[in-house]
Amino acid sequence: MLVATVGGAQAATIEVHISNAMFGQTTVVANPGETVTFVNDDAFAHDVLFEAGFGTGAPGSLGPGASWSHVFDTNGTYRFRCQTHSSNFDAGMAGKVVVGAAGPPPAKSPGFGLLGALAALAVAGARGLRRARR
Ligand SMILES: [Cu+2]
Repeated sequence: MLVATVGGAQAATIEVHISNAMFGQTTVVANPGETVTFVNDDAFAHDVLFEAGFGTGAPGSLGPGASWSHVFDTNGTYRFRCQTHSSNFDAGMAGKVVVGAAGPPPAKSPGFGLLGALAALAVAGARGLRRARR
């Protein structure tokens, strides 16, 4: 991994390796200013095609061993796919780069789920008591 210093913060390069007609990560989480590099490890070509509105020259085709990099400065979700191996951005050889605050919320802790279940049981129990008194 390459690391450059920008304004005192560390800006990393995140590599997404393509092999067996799959992106190594389907959700690439980056901080603003970080670089994402797509590397084609397959022996045949792939695309890294971003959704319309993505204002850069994403490559139409990445040959074997080729790579392509982009610095993601702006928060947001940027979906991409390989045109050859996926017909839409939600299936097959597809993924997304999630930059900054638009990132997914942290996973709920198991404790939260347990508390929720206990609260549901308490509510159900109170309802049962009310019913029994009638
Ligand atoms: Cu492909």
